[in-house]
Amino acid sequence: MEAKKKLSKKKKVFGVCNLCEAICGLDFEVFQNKIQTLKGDPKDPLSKGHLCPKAYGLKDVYEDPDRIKHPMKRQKDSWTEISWDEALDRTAFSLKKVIKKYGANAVATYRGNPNVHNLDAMLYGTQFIKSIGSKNRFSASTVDQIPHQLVAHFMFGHQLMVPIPDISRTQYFLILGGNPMASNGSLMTSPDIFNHLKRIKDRGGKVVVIDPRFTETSEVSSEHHFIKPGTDAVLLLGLLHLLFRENRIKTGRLTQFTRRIEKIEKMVKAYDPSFVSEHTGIKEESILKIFFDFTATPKAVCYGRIGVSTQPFGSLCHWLINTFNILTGNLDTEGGAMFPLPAFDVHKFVGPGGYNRYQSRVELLPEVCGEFPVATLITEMKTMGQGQVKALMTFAGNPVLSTPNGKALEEQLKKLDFMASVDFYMNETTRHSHIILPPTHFLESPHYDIIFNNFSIRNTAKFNPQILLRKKGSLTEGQILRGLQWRMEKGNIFQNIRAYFRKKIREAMTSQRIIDLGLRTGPYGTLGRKGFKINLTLKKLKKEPHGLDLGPLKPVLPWRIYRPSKKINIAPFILLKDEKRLKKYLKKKMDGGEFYLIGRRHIRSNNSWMHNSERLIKGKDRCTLLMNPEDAKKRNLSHGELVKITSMTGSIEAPLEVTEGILEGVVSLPHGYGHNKEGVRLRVAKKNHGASINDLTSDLERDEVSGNAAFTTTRVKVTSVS
Ligand SMILES: Nc1nc2c(c(=O)[nH]1)N[C@H]1C(S)=C(S)[C@@H](COP(=O)(O)OP(=O)(O)OC[C@H]3O[C@@H](n4cnc5c(=O)[nH]c(N)nc54)[C@H](O)[C@@H]3O)O[C@H]1N2
Ligand SMILES: Nc1nc2c(c(=O)[nH]1)N[C@H]1C(S)=C(S)[C@@H](COP(=O)(O)OP(=O)(O)OC[C@H]3O[C@@H](n4cnc5c(=O)[nH]c(N)nc54)[C@H](O)[C@@H]3O)O[C@H]1N2
Ligand code: SF4
Ligand SMILES: [Mo]
Repeated sequence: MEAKKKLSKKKKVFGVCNLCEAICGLDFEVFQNKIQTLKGDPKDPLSKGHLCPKAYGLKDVYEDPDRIKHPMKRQKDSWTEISWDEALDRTAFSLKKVIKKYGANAVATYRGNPNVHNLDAMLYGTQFIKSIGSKNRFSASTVDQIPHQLVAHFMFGHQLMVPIPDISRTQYFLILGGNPMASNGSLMTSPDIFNHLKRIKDRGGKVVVIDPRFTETSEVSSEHHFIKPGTDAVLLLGLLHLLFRENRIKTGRLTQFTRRIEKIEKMVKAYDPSFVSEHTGIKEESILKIFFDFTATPKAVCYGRIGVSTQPFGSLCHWLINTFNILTGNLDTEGGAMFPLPAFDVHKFVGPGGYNRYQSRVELLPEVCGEFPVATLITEMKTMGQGQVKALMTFAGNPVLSTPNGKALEEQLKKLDFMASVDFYMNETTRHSHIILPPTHFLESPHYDIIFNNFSIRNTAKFNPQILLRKKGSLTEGQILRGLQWRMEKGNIFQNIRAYFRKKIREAMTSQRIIDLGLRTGPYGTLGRKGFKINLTLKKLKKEPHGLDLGPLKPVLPWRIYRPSKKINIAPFILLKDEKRLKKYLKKKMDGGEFYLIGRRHIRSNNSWMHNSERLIKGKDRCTLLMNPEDAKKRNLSHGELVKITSMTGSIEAPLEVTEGILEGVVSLPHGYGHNKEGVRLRVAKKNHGASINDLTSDLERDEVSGNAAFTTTRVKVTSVS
């Protein structure tokens, strides 16, 4: 009755888009439980009305006939719908069976990117995974931002103390390996990046891009410099070298709590501009110009993103970026790299992270912030012995397309005793599951973003109600995860009693109660910090449907340093040592192909899972290989022709796009394609299938410190197909 009443009225609701890190505020008009219109919300204090074409993807996914709404069971190649009870029971039973037979580590888990965009998944996923008791935890973090986290852990004592560029006030924005005009900004929640960049230039500042490709961001920047892939650490060491040589060190307020600066001076001695130029391909005069411009600007910031994370020296790069910001007086200061102070303090919720507390079974790789690099999952699956991975659960992920050597991973998936996926699409990965557990859509649950407020260029808070009513018989992500955890914890009579109480507590701790508790105990709550405290509660926040503005970023050091000494460790031993590995690496001649293969993103795409939206995928083929005209000419290849791309791992085909916008010796292909596999139920995506770049990348190429996949130094050969 109540539901019917709600349906008969047109309603206006404010929410957010969770598809990327920008968390844009949205203004929905809903009628009969359908989205009638969707607009940017001009009153959202962060996004101020901005949205990108992908926002409509939310609606498209909701209405997509391919979206799975009932749990499914696979027997050989045929799928049948089953009840929720059966799906949850079978999943827990099968996991327990594997654990009993082989031990808990035989169950691996993989959490994909949308987990961090989903409140329920954040609140209940980690707990469920803990209940499995396996050390074989993997996620998309180790094909992405784990170097940022590890460096934050080493330097500031907490994995989430990641400095964010204060682009609203900076005068010099140096971007390495990020293309926010396509990605909408990453580890920099900054909706409407175009206008942010424009304002930097309008106020006389500069935006400088370092990238092997002339990107969409380069187009709107003040300067672009091509760099040879994988050599950013050399450039950064060169900039630090100049800092000491030119006597431009300026640590200001940070001097009192920054340790071991002398170690840096020693390390950077060899990196003079001519050495740096030789290895990076950037002209000496350009290196000097970047250095002098940056250091002459009072508010400057260096920022690096995925192009520098997914390299053999990803951790080294992010450490050097932080170090450069510190030593130029640009850390924790207006216009530099700053730390957001979120209302729900996710630092308390997630924990400080750690390193090498235990090692992976086969390769003995160090644990990084509670997980192992996903690049070693194939090895853990195929290597026999005690602890071999025999079962896998994926949560909102598609590792077959998104992790290195996806094809080999897929072969291993076929051999598993059991696999289950919490996902609403039958994609290249989930089609191998025995059970698919599809949660409700994002718009069918209330939301508070506990992750991206920690990476935001402005402190804001927003709670949004459930936008659409749930269908009878559907389960939310939280209900699925709690249902599984309860079943995992059950056993004998004593375990049952314990599990029952734990279940009751989890049920009582609804997501809203957790958020309320977090807000009350956070920096703006009743127990909050002087200068920030406004006695914030969820009730108060709900009175602000557009969100609450908590102001620009403010300095938070040294009190936000989590290290016992309360000092920044500017020279972590492991990273100092890694510079020596870099020196050796530079002497090595790379083999395996004549091109470096790098990735790219497009504004209308989102990793592997938004290709089933007709409105987003339409237009010209985007899964093309970019190549410089000089390279094409040398090989007699022409624009538009189908080419074969071969690496040590495998080979795929893609149409060639010849463009001046890419450095000679480098080719680029987007990731997340390759949908033409049997059993994939993505009708639109299959028509525009493309090929998977991760059939070329190697699971053995990694950043040695963090284990992050080193995509950007994949070497390939390109030949004509005809
Ligand atoms: N070569 C190369 N590879 C890359 C990258 C690269 O730059 N180059 N980038 C890497 C990066 S940064 C990332 S983050 C990874 C992404 O890798 P993954 O996270 O493994 O893959 P996605 O494509 O994001 O897949 C997301 C899945 O989650 C499901 N999903 C969406 N929303 C929800 C939800 O609310 N709940 C549940 N349960 N499921 C949901 C979708 O249906 C889809 O199947 O790819 C990485 N792979
Ligand atoms: N439209 C869209 N938005 C997205 C996503 C998406 O798939 N589509 N994915 C989301 C996710 S999961 C993430 S993690 C973020 C990523 O956000 P960004 O880091 O901004 O992602 P990219 O656009 O891939 O930019 C990486 C850049 O690094 C460059 N690069 C490659 N190798 C090197 C190198 O060796 N050195 C340097 N200096 N540059 C290099 C590439 O040419 C590219 O321009 O985007 C998020 N937003
Ligand atoms: S930039 Fe686009 S995809 Fe990202 S949150 Fe905003 S509307 Fe969504
Ligand atoms: Mo990512």
